[in-house]
Amino acid sequence: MSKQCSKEIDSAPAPRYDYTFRITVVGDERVGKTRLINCFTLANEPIESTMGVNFKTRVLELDVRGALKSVCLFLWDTSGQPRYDSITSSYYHGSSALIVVFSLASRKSWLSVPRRLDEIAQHANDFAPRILVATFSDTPFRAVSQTEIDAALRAQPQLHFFELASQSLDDATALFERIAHVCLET
Ligand SMILES: Nc1nc2c(ncn2[C@@H]2O[C@H](COP(=O)(O)OP(=O)(O)OP(=O)(O)O)[C@@H](O)[C@H]2O)c(=O)[nH]1
Ligand SMILES: [Mg+2]
Repeated sequence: MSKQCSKEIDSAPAPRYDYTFRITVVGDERVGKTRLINCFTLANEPIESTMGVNFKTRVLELDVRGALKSVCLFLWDTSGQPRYDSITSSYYHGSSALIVVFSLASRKSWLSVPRRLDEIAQHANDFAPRILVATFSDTPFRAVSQTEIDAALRAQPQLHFFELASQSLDDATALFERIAHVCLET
């Protein structure tokens, strides 16, 4: 009985998408990586500190040069805990795009952005777009000034930048749709 069930599953046709992109999300602990990914993938789960790496998917229907196409996003949600750094960097190679997240309310998370971008430069494919995401836009306390962010973006014009609240579905959707379009254009 169980064999038959598993056979049926084995023979089920694999879903086909027009495009598949693998997006790795990194950043310090508690900057909102999991909350952002869970929000976008409509995952109704309690938010807990990530151990190692998790992944989630969501399929978007996007207009690509006038035709509707299915775009599957594989989102790798990495832990911000330093003890997982080597596991995290092993996900850089082969990523279609890489997101570095920092919290506008955490100076420490902002100061670790250059190191993370350097690690990405060492391990990721040169063509993979890099996206800097500032979370906690909904909170009044700012540990990072706009002037600093502007200076960093001027120094690295290839970086895409988004400021958002991780729990906002509108923000998360705008971010990942934009990234999907950037990947399609790359
Ligand atoms: N107000 C507000 N809270 C946020 C935001 N992003 C995350 N949080 C909260 O911050 C806490 C940490 O969020 P997580 O998504 O677990 O952070 P993480 O980056 O995945 O952390 P690790 O898995 O430990 O690396 C949770 O309580 C979230 O609800 C945001 O943009 N605004
Ligand atoms: Mg997490």
